[in-house]
Amino acid sequence: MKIVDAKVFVCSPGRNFVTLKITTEDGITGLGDATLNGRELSVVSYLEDHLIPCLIGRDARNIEDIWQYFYRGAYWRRGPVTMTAIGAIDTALWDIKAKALGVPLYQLLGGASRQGVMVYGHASGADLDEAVANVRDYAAKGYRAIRVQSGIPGLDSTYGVGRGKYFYEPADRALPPENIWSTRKYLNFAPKLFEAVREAVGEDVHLLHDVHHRLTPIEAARLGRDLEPFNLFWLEDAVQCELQAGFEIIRQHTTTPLAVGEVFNSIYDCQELLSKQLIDYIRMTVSHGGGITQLRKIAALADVYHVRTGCHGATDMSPVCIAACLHFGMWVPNFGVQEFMLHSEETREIFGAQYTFSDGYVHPGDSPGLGVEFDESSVEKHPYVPAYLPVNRKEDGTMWNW
Ligand code: GCO
Ligand code: MG
Repeated sequence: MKIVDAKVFVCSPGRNFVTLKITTEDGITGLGDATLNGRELSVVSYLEDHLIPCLIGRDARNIEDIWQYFYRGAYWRRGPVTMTAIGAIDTALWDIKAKALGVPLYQLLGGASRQGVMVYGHASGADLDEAVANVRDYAAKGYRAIRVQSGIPGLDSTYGVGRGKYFYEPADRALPPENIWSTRKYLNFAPKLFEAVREAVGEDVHLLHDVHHRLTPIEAARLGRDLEPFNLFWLEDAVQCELQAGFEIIRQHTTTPLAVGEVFNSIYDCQELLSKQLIDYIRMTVSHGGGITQLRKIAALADVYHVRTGCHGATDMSPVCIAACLHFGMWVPNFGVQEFMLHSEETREIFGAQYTFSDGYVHPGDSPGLGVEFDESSVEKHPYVPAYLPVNRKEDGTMWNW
């Protein structure tokens, strides 16, 4: 089953997506998501200039060998650009194999371990009252798990607060917008937010929160402790995560479960966090985590240490990645939760994904492969638009983590 063609499509139906399509000599096609928010064209070049010329002519059935060929064979390993490109090829090859066998991908991975994949939606508000109202709204829609973010009194803009009710798209300008941050204002406000949310929706709904890398370990320890009465499902990216040993400090002080990993791309990025039991959920996703081939190894390692999955699934992952995560989530034994946001209607039309939401769970559908049909003809109508994520400064102007 020789690979005869591989094409990269960049399209921007409201935001940029990079999509890889691989075709075999039998005419079977597979899709991979190669979108890296704000750095899209570097992955396009990595694929077109370096990987695709070495991919043509290989046997599409040998997924593991092709993964090893590109990972070990490059000499230069790891990094988001490299691993997103490898992840896109890997996902497309799993799509092809499942289509060739006539089964949905989750069947190939090991079959269904559950009836559907529990997802969490994003409720946010410009202030506490609006955030609480949106949490109620998500609960009424049937979500069993809800991420809560809110504007912070005294700060003009904050991570996680969308303009519309269901969309959050921070990468929207040709030059990075600048946000201002105050740890003091945030730490004083966050417990009040969750107190109000718990009061509004009760104990049954899982509540999640994303700190987006902004605290130091001891500050994160304080926040985790202050939030304990509100019983969070997870506290995400409480600190920047390069220093894995830093999590030991957080762990010593709080029982609030910790989630980390959306910016990781290698198993070695989380090896210490897993093996020392410093986190509870691993957030690596299919597209940035080197594809299904690497993610299943990471999940197996995580399982040994009681860590569950919680794949990143914001709208900068295309429906191709989301579909791959959902198939993965149907199967993976140590599943935790899947992030789930609505893509724009235009995006949904272009990608024609078959997954469906019902009662807080999403099912990937039973079409062979990933269950995504990409409409190439619409690409020209939506050319690439440069768009960058914001940067963050403290109130005195010092650069900080966004
Ligand atoms: C999340 C993430 C996103 C990221 C975005 C960056 O938890 O969904 O933190 O909001 O900021 O995906 O590209
Ligand atoms: Mg996050």
